[in-house]
Amino acid sequence: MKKTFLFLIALICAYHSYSQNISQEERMKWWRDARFGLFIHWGLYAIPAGEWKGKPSTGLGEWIMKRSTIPVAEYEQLAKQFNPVKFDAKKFVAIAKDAGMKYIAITSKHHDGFAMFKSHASKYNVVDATPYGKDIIKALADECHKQGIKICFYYSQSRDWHEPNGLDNDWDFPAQRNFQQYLDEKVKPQLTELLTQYGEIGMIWFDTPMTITKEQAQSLKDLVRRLQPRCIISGRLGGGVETDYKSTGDNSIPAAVIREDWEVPATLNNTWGFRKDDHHWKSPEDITRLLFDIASKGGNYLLNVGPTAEGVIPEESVNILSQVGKWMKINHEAIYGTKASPFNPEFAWGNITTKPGKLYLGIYQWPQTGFYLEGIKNKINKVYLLSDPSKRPIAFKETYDRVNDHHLLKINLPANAPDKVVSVVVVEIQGNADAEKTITQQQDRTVKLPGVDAKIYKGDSAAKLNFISRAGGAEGWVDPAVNLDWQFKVIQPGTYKVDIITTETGSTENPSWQGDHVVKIISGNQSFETKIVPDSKEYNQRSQYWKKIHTNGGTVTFDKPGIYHLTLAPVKFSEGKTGFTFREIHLLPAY
Ligand code: FHN
Repeated sequence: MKKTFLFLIALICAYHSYSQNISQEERMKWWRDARFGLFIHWGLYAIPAGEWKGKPSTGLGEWIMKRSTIPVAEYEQLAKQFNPVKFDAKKFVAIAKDAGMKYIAITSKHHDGFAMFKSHASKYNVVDATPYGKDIIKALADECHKQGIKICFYYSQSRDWHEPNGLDNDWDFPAQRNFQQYLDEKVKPQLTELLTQYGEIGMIWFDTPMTITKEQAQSLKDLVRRLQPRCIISGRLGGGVETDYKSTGDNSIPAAVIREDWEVPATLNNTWGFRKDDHHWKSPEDITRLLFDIASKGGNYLLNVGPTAEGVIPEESVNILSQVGKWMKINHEAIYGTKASPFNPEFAWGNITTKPGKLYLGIYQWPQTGFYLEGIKNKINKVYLLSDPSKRPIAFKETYDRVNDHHLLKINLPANAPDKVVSVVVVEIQGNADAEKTITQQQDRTVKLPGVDAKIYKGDSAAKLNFISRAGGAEGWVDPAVNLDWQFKVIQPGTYKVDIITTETGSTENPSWQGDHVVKIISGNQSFETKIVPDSKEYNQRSQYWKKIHTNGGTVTFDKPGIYHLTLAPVKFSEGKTGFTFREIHLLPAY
């Protein structure tokens, strides 16, 4: 009876959906405007909270079943203890809203296979298998609908340690498996439930595709499109099937603007699911700067909390988010509905978001002397502080250097920063932001050359290198014949230090980095080899999740102002798993 009812609902939804023709623009509108969302990793793993039989489990809290090799029969028993009596959907939604977040993505089923919703496809769910007996997903979805925040469901489509036919449990189910059967009997029915029983869903957040084939991934995409054509599909569906946006690696923020839709899922400490021993909290200052930085690079920030087994979001997370929320209350205009900076690389002082007719300069380091913005071509109408309700004009001066075809805007900022974390200066411009396209030397004489902005050469033909990667730098640079080349404008001639920046990657608790690669730097008739080794000098790490490793790569000299090229050509890669995680080169004044 119930099955027939579900089938009928699915049929009605399908009919309704087919009659709507949703464009990609329409589907993505709310997500592009939102910029900031709350990720919630919550499941049975919150009970052991990182410790199994008195021993700390390694790695992420939600990975305890795999990391401590817990048999299904034993792990399942956790369901009998799951009773989150303190769970209050209203509070969860209030925490997100108070932080200025516009969407919530909650784990409806993580890799452990346990559904946080009532499922007819598997009894292993919060309603049928726990003393709590209530549908958590429903409570949260209802509250989100009530409070006008988008509800999204994380769903682990391939990795399922509970199912003999799901992927990745080789301690209980070492034998062959029928993955298609698992998709047909669990994944598709559960996705159908999620897409038909909880109203309008913002997004299905697929994760860890593993060996899913193109056809299998396409069938999941078709299912979502058929049942809810407005529902966004996350970047991790797999099988090479195109989805609605790109997902970077966990906690991996690109070095420069990516001019397509992208999102970074990120943590507040190291773990996603609650671990009682993880106290590696980021500061609210770091998170606020990261939020601004990600928006400036055109991305969305999906920031995680891991509630306890009782259903409480850890106090530390709530405090951090509420500090970010305080900043958002004053500065949200510089985040919601904005587009990326018209310039590609980061600035030493901060970064820029834009809207038609406006630039928002997010200043992290308030200048002691004059403040300059290079290369903005628009006519400027007015400059003021976003935090100033009366928008008192700030003096500025635009100049144009005809010889170097270079625009310079000088702003006479007040002596003190209005906000010690990120002060937002609004620059009203005529029309849409129009910036000089060529990478240009800054007033402080630095030139930034991000990997994403390089021309990629393999011999004479361009090759594909992934810079939106897990590493937050180049991924898969295995061929030393692949070269990167940048063109840039030098305004102030002189000798410059070549600062080669690579990044750590791997797991947050145990990051990895590999050096000893030999690379060649070529600029005009200057050419020399250098080894990738950590520079002893301490650098400002600029509020990132991963440490950046700087290598002093020698010096280059530019005799006169003008357009120059610099090529990075690997000579030999050292052996190892992590590879050459190249991110960017900075040219810094040597004297
Ligand atoms: O394995 C998961 C992990 O547990 C967590 O859910 C993150 C969130 O992006 N995704 C996977 C690893 O990339």
